[in-house]
Amino acid sequence: MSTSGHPPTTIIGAGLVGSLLATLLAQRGLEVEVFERRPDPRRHGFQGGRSINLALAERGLAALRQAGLAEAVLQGAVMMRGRMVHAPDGTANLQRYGVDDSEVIRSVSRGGLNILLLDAAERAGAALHFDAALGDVDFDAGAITLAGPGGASRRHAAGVLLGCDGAGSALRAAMLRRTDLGERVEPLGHGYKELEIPPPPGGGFAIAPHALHIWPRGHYMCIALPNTEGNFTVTLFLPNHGPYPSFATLADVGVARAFFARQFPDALTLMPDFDDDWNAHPVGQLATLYLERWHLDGRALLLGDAAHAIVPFHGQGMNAGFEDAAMLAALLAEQPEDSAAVFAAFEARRKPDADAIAAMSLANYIEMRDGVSDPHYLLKRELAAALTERVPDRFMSRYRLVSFTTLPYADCVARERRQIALMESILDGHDSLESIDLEAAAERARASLPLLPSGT
Ligand code: FAD
Ligand code: 8RB
Repeated sequence: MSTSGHPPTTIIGAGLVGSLLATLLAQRGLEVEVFERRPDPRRHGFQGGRSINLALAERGLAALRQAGLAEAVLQGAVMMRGRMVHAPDGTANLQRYGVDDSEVIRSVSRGGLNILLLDAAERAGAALHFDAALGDVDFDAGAITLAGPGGASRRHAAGVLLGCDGAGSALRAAMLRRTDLGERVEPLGHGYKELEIPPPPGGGFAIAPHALHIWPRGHYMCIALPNTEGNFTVTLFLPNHGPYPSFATLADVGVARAFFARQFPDALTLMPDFDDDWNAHPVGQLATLYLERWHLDGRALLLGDAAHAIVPFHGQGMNAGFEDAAMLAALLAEQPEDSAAVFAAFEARRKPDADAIAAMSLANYIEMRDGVSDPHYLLKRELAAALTERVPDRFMSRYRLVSFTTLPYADCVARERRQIALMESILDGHDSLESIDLEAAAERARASLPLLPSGT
């Protein structure tokens, strides 16, 4: 029980979103208690051990800035200026993400980021409990059941429950036992496997460090993100089933190696531990989670992956979750006594954005694995660059809107739709920009696209 007489706000999960939310709420003077299933990564090392990198973009950075943590996070980050597209013939070509180096995404280590956020949460006054897995919830009594690693479980008085326990959320499961959240899980049908490109023997990076590398191959692809130690986390995305190639047809490491030798020969030569990595790392599954409701009146709310897990292809899962945390913290600090109103407002404001980033993430898989080398796509990119230069206050590519602004995701989708319609109409009957009057095209953009909010 807290000094106020209420039990403290109870956060389930001290992953990326839970630890940032705990920091933001504690900084605003709320009493916060956090329960995390895993042991404390600061004492036992990060589980999994391997370094996994995530792409941090403006939305995530803006939320970290509110917690006063952006500078510290950026210190351990590697800037990525664009996509380095590796063609089957071994040539590589950088497609910039932004107009200049102020528009870059950053590769950060998940383990390092989580530890930094846990330290910040504690500094702000949040109480963290590890080896404490949420089991059941007694919503009427306001009590939760927590289990330790040995399985022994205890009951604990809980306050308002905030579920930051990830895609497999135990709080969501408990809420579902009580009420219908309108849950729908759509598997992508593709899985992923993580591999690694270590630093070359003399140190440095084996491939260009300041880029997100993509090997697009039509129905599948590899990507690689750099980290500060000089290695790259490589991820193969591939259909689970179906005719060659799919994970089903690559069950044997020898077959997998032969597949890489044919499709990604340049990458394979940089992966000395390919066989061990292939055998040791399981195939991960990808799905989109949709819920019609994220809260149980004022008693429990889901956010982050627990509410809206998405496929990874826009690199926005963490960014969206951080944006959730910042929005919720602001709403709760405004109206701490009425969690039901806050949760309803949060859901109403945020649900359309969650649906929008879910859709854009699915669309970006097609673009990454296929579109990045398609001639019509490249022509559209050229036109987009010309319009960006001529009409910067109205035209901004979807990638830039999503990655370098905090314009709500749903507005990004609406703008993208108008821009695509305009560009398709301008390009109709042309196969190069040379035959297009770009000044007239810019005039059409000025006439048909709404002004971007100032500051975007
Ligand atoms: P998580 O980070 O999954 O945290 C959930 C926490 O809850 C965990 O600590 C877990 O141990 C704990 N927990 C689970 N069950 C219980 C329980 N019963 N009781 C108590 N605690 C529990 N996003 C990006 O924006 N950019 C990227 O480049 C990117 N790359 C990714 C790469 C990989 C390999 C993966 C898997 C994801 C990537 N994502 C990326 C997505 C991003 O990781 C997630 O969107 C983000 O971690 C969601 O944060 P979260 O706190 O909601 O969930
Ligand atoms: N989850 C990313 C982008 C967009 C890149 C572009 C894409 C790996 C799992 Cl697949 C992917 C992007 O359009 O050029 N920005 O950041 C991160 C991505 O994958 C991450 C590393 C990932 N996420 C399960 C695996």
